[in-house]
Amino acid sequence: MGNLTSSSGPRIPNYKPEKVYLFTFPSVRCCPTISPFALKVESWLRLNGIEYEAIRSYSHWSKKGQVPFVEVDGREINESSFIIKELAAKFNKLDDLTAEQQAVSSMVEAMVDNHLVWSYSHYRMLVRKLPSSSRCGREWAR
Ligand SMILES: N[C@@H](CCC(=O)N[C@@H](CS)C(=O)NCC(=O)O)C(=O)O
Repeated sequence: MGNLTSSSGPRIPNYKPEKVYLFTFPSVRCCPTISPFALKVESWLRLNGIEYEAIRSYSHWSKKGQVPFVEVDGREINESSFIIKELAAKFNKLDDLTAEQQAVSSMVEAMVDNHLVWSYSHYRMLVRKLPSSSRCGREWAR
């Protein structure tokens, strides 16, 4: 697949209906991906037994210029928390949480995301030595 950073149509034109196509980074030695956001989405898909295919590449970026994102039925969904919310609704996997439990869940999710994202920053800036500005991810493919 080429560098499909922005697209007018689906990246997977011959998609299987209801199948989730997860665009994520390639695996690293210790885990399926260095992106905590992508790892969260992929773990959620696996835990919920949802059929998905991971496209592991440094050449695919969401319309926002980030990873992860998914395509379902030809439509892009980005932002990891939003991806999970949308997929939970679509596949009938909504949590049965009280408002208070939902608030705690969102807080823990944000804390874990913001804690683990430093491993990505370290890999990106010190191992791959790429610039720190966002939306320059296309350079990863080089
Ligand atoms: N809030 C976003 C954050 C996603 C994010 O920051 N992804 C990083 C990789 S971990 C990214 O794509 N950064 C752009 C870049 O590296 O150019 C989410 O939850 O999906």
